[in-house]
Amino acid sequence: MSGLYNMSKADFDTTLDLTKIKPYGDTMNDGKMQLSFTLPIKDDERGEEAARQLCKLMGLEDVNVAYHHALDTEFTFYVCYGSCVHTVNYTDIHVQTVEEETMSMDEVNEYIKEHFGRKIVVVGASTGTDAHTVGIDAVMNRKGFAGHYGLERYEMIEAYNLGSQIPNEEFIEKAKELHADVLLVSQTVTQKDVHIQNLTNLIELLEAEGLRDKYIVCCGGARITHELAKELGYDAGFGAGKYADDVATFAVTDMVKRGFK
Ligand code: B12
Repeated sequence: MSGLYNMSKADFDTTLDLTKIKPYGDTMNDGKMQLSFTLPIKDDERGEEAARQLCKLMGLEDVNVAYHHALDTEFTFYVCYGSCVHTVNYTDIHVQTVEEETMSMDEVNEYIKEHFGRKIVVVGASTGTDAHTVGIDAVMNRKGFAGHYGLERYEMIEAYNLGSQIPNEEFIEKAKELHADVLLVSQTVTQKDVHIQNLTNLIELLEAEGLRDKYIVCCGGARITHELAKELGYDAGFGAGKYADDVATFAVTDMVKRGFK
């Protein structure tokens, strides 16, 4: 029988303090976490020590380099374990999120019929140099993603997925041509803040043409938060774990709030 089955409840340290949370490995407050990264050095003992020292500098104690593997002669991948010495005050954390309770596809369709009596037009794309299509497809494609149907399947939504690497100027032209109500932008690559520049540029172009208030403008991607989206002048932002129903709910309820007809 494994050790875990022999333990009684008293063997666990249950001193959870939400003002000082740290990672959980197998005992409360043990701080155990795993880090993986690549260093531009060869795979030998000196490299392992470099990985260990880096982890210590990041606040890990009892560092164990559990795995290391040469990617080529001058790059090595490491997986390290250690105990994090830092804590955060969870009770002090407040984040900006989309507040609406997500409606189902049928509820969204009914809501649109009731409030607009017409189909609403959604135009989406991965813009700028971004070639990642899976995120925007997940939201828009008929078959959807992770059990959530995409916007193309919504009876009361006319959805246009322009694909990837769409320049902002072209995106806006298409939005005008299609009489869009909602614009959806997907940004996956965030290296050197390219997403910030590109997302900001779209809003600036819309403002310059006096079009910003004509559309509900949402963005999404793995590193996009609602807070960041608001900061950049978007109406909402959606990251991992968000789907077509979340953005559809937000868009249609915001259209009502803002008096779209
Ligand atoms: C597949 C992939 C590719 C494919 C893309 C193929 C395609 N047709 O899409 C290819 C090989 C082309 C590629 C290329 C590159 N990639 Co790439 N790629 C990935 C990978 C493995 C998966 C991304 C993905 O499909 N996720 C699945 C989807 C469903 O998730 P998602 O995009 O987050 O979408 C969800 C939410 O975010 C949200 N969402 C997304 N968009 C939107 C939009 C709206 C409006 C809403 C409401 C919601 C929403 O809804 C979705 C469902 O929940 C990731 C690593 C990873 N595992 O994440 C790297 C990754 C994204 N790529 C990366 C990089 C660096 C690149 C390259 C720059 C590599 C290079 N040096 O050439 C190039 C860039 C090319 C370019 N010009 O854009 C990095 C990005 C790092 C960063 N911080 O920027 C990652 C994270 C890999 C890594 N760890 O380094 N890539």
